Amino acid sequence: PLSRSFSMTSLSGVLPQWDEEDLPVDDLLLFEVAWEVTNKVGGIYTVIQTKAKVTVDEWGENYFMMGPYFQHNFNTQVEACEPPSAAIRHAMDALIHNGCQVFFGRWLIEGSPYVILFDVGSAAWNLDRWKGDLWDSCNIGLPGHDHEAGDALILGSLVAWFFKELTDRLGDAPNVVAHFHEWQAGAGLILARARKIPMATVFTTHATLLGRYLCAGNVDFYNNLDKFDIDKEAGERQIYHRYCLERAAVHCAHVFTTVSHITAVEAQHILHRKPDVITPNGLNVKKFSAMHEFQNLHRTSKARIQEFVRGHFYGHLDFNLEKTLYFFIAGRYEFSNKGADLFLEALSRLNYMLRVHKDDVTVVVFFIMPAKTNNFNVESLKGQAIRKQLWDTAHTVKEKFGTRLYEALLKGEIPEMSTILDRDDFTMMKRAIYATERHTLPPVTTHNMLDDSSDPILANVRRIGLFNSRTDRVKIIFHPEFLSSTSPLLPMDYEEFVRGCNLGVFPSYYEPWGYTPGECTVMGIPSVTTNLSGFGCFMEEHVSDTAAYGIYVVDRRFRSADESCSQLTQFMFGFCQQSRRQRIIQRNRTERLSDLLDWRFLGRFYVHARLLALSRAFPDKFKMDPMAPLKTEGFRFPRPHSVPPSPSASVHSTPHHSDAEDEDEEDESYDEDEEAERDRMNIRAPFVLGG
Ligand code: G6P
Ligand code: 1S3
Repeated sequence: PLSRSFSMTSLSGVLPQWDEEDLPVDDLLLFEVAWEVTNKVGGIYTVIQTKAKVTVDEWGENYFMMGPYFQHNFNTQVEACEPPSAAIRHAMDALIHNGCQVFFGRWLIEGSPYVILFDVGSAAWNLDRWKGDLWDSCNIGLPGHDHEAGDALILGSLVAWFFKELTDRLGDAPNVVAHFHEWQAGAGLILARARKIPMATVFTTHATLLGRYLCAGNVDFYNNLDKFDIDKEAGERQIYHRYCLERAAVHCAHVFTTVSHITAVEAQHILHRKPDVITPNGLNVKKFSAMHEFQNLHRTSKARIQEFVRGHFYGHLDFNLEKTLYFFIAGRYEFSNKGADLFLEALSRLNYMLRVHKDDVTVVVFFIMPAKTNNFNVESLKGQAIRKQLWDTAHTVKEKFGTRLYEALLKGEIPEMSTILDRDDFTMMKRAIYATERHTLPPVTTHNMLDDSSDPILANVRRIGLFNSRTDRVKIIFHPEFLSSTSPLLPMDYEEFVRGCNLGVFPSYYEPWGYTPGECTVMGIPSVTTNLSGFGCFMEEHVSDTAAYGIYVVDRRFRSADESCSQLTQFMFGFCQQSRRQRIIQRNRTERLSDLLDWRFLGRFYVHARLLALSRAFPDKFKMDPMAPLKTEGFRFPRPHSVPPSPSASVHSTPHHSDAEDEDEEDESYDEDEEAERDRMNIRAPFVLGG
């Protein structure tokens, strides 16, 4: 029998080994169907794209992704080629000969998986007939006005048709296993099952339709999960037919999975099926050969953010950039679902606490959430222009100074320093300084907002009064556009920006998984998440003392909004009180968790789901030992053993260790080795981290 289990020796923090018995992939074909294959809409694209490599490594030429064809995507992301098997060619031709366009190629991402893309437009003339087929097979009717659902049905009908042709041709072998993602791909699964096509099916939901709608409407979702009249709620939101597609796919699948435990609970109530397997989302983690490389990248990226800040706050740079921390929130602009509301309230409290404690730390907070704008605003552009002018002035003067000094030295003289620069030089410098005079506060937004008066972030900034005044210790910059390395204002791509920040803050209310904090983690940047996000729950399950590892989990599930806000404030305040050395050590720990988020580890949940589906679809051929289910329960990263909580308790070789040495970067590697050694020897040292 095919079975897999883990040996759970995890005390060392080494991820559990998998006693592997390989699936006979040579006798199988694997298909993965999603609307976001080669087509970026949201998070599912990240799942599919990052997972491709490990799946191709396992399945080689027997793995195919399926999705909609869009000419632009195909031209820019896919290299057309012939299918590797006659059966695939045959199934495609059957559709093509009936007037539907189907394309084949290799998706140019890591792993170069095969893709089969169906041109929904070319088959649209079948829509009415296929609506009839859907009704006949499961009594789900689609209204004419919902084009998105119509497209999903066309894709599903083409996919089911393809599978019918393929399995007719293949006969008994190889067997087919097909994994469908989200309701847009669900119709293919429903129709394939209604037509009794011999294949094993898996369905994964990445968020329930109704959950997303209800949460966006400010409903107390989690406390009322068992009380919603689901049909009525779906009907009132005019998504009843979509909800039916989603629920039917869930129930038709041999195996149902979702991305987190929190969404599993939601699915049980909203979709009335308990997921068979949780398939957490991973990332394609790239390890640097040098251990400290990510720390160096942090320094260089942070320097670029500092440059931007120098320009943005020109004339108001009375805070110490060496003691300035950069926090950020980023994602789709769902104000309360993504927790921007809680974040702003907590920032207001943090500002108060930093002022009361007379802290010399300043926090610059970026909100990177796209909203409707009318380009950059003049004040922001002017800031960068003035910074550039000051830089140019400094360089011109430096050049002159250098030349005169050089000439004097050539003559064997040491020049009089106070006269080495002439009047013109001073005039130029004074003019540059006068240009930094400003009568307005540094702007909160970088762009002209179209909905300035009703924008929720700006409305709340006005309410809490965080206007970037000199006395504020918390400064706010709202960049209502995704970042780009070609921007004239902040020319950095997202990854580079994240690397330069100190803390990502993602206090989401509705977040089935949430990639943003995971992306921070693999770059070694600490982050805040919540126990209502799949990521946060996963980390709490597998990491002891998450905060020590730089993953701060706000309790939004069992606490009131006010208590959650206080907790978030405490986390951030504690973070601000760490020394540079403590931050460096914490980043090293954060980065250590990346193995846990790597598809090389998390891909096993998908493998398990496939095997389970095969054992249910073809019980004579594929058996699973019911006594050896997939086990990851119990695996936990241990609490880090040592942290020098304060300079006096730290483990320096010098007896005269002082605060100043905290800034001494040469000590970094020393501390790291020390900590690693302590971890190895299992020595516990007193551990305190802010928050
Ligand atoms: C990295 C670099 C250090 C630098 C530090 C800044 O760790 O290796 O040289 O000092 O980043 O850290 P901070 O926490 O102050 O942003
Ligand atoms: C969903 O995308 P979203 O950002 O709309 O799926 C993602 C991938 O599973 C998940 O990370 C996210 O939480 C969901 O919300």
